[in-house]
Amino acid sequence: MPEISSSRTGRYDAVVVGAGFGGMYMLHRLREQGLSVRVFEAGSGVGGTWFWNRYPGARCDVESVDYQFSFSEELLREWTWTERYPAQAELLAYLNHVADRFDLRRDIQLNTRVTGATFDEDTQFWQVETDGGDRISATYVVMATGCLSVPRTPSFTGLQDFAGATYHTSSWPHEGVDFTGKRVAVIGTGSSGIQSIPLIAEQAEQLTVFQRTPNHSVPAGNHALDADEQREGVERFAEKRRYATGTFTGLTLPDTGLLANESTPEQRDAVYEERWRQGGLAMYGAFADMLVDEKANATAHEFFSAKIHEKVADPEVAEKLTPRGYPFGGKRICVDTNYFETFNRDNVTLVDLHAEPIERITPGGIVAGGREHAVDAVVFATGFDAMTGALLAMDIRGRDGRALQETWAAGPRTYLGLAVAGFPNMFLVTGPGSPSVFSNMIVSIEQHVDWITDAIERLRADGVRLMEADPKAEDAWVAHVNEVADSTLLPRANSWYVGANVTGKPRIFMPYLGGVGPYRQRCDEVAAQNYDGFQLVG
Ligand code: NA7
Repeated sequence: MPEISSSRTGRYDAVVVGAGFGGMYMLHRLREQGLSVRVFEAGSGVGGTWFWNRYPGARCDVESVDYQFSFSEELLREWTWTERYPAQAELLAYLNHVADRFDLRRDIQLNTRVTGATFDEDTQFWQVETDGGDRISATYVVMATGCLSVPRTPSFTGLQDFAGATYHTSSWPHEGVDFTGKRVAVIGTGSSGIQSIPLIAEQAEQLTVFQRTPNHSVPAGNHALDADEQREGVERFAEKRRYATGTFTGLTLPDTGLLANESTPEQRDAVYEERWRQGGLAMYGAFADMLVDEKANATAHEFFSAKIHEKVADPEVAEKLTPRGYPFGGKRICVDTNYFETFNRDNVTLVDLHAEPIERITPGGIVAGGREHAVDAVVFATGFDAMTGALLAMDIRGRDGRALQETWAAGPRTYLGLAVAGFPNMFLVTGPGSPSVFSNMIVSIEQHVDWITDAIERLRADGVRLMEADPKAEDAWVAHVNEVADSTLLPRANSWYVGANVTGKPRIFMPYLGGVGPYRQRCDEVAAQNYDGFQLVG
């Protein structure tokens, strides 16, 4: 067992960056293997995404029964979910319970941001540095830094002169915000905007929503779980999770397997209606050709357009809220409670930024299309530097001192989304090139963490010092990821999947669209073939 030190300097078998779902499970698994592990977490608590995103209405768009760990039967049985879709506070409570239940906290250093990690060719250790002055060396480094963890606030002219309060949905004050009697602006209508807008509208005196791109959103149909549902959630969990690991998205709702193009308009409507009634992400499984064929995709658009016009009283507002000009599914569909209905309220105004772009922010409001909207507070629901943001925020250097920032200058390149050529013994949890955000994250996180744990166990058993992606295998994987993405309509949207929301970010479709089931199979085959595509140096 290597020397263990509790702070500042020392040598560990593994450093894990991040203490969300991924980092905590990684710690648990590696510790089970007898490794010494240090986890660094920038937040003042564990929970990752669910620690930071505390805005009103913050809720997971995957059902609670599916969005939980599967590795412990005891954990499953002792935790009770109260709602169909878990609210942020409940998820954070669950993750804190996990931290206590598995005694994880003693190896997690909070309030500490990793600033850099350098592979030392001579010693073959990683040197990890933090903003707290820690200098730790480790054999393995695992980046469990999250896919949506670096918030983006656009640089609007005049923002620094705004006299009121500003908030970002992903770094919401822990004590909450009271908007009573206030005129509030929300900029952004992705998932965070769509979830928070109905609740802010109920509290604020006036709410002005600044929308650049309308989104597809399906009612959640959220409700409190009754005792039978809770019992069934536990009893059927193993069977459902087994099923989920083989599906396209890692979710449990079966795909219909039907083709929109081969269905009559009546059959299509019936399927869409049924999926709409089921609520949430079930919509993705409506038709197999929806995400790959323009004509089929257009039928989903038509369905949403009709629903929005049904819900929103003013046809002009309904039209502005209707997504156009990009494929359905090209931006992650949202799951809401009363979103479209909120625009029927007298105290809510919608500003369509395509017709009236934001010109500047003044001390008292926002000027868009030549009109000033007076506001006391601005909420930025403007999203994240997704998937690569957190990795590239650190100065990660592999062989020959080569920086990851340089290696990925033209976009992220990985082997299986798990490893990067030139960066030995560094592993990514749900990295670009894996299903990640296009899947049930918990299913994908557990698969990655288990795969990484098995790999490390094997390296140690065989006395192999370094594991490194082969550049040729990486090239082939990148080509495959791109080919699969290009066989769908998804890359056509200006989404965060392709980095379009960050100026200057290379346009690459980052999640792997081959499906959670086939992807897992591929990873298992690679492992079974003595880590095919990896160089193992003894
Ligand atoms: P998203 O989905 O990236 O949404 C961000 C929103 O902010 C989106 O509507 C953007 O419009 C808008 N935005 C971004 N920059 C600007 C500027 N400069 N001006 C006006 N509007 C802007 O982030 P969320 O936090 O809502 O959700 C992220 C994920 O978390 C979500 O997909 C779920 O998986 C959970 P755009 O579409 O870029 O035109």
